[in-house]
Amino acid sequence: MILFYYPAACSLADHIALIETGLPYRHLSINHERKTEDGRDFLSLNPKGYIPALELEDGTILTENPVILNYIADRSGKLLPADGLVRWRALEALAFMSSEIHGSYQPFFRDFPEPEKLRAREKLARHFSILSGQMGGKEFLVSDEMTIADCYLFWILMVAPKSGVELPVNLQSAFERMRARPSVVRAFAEEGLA
Ligand SMILES: N[C@@H](CCC(=O)N[C@@H](CS)C(=O)NCC(=O)O)C(=O)O
Repeated sequence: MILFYYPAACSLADHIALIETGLPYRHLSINHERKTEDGRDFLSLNPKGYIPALELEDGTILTENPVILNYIADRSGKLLPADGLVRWRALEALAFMSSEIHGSYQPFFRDFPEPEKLRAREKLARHFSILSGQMGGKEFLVSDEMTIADCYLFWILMVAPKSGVELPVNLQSAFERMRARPSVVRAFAEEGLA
């Protein structure tokens, strides 16, 4: 499998999940001309132009972060229970973070006008408070076992400072615990991050 990524972008969640599950993978970055590190035209692989994209062994390309994370969990039998409430809570949290929170980061990625940033900050503060309540004193977001939701949560929390919204204490601690995991340390090294 090949993970197409930009350093420090939301593909970091999939990168961490691949390492955590032990599935074999390669990681190839995309440059500003949308060429892959192995010289292919990324838009012809993924016309959406976004990362993450995952190329399977038969050349099939999967896109959309929640789907790629689900695929990694399904292939490995790790990071998502096969049934039970933890599974549904993890998928629910993944959908919430990918649609509501990632979406609310747009004004800070693209330097939108201040009123839009203000609205986004208000929304993010509410959303972080919901995640904080859900996490409570647990080790991970939906359970004491790590799930794919935590891989995505890590990236969401890493980017939060760009918005200027302060993280609740338990989310900040979760971020620091995740940052120290060997999978995260390795993903950072492989993406050339400090
Ligand atoms: N709906 C997509 C969104 C992915 C996305 O927004 N990726 C960003 C990086 S975090 C990207 O590739 N942006 C490049 C661009 O907008 O040209 C998903 O959930 O996978």
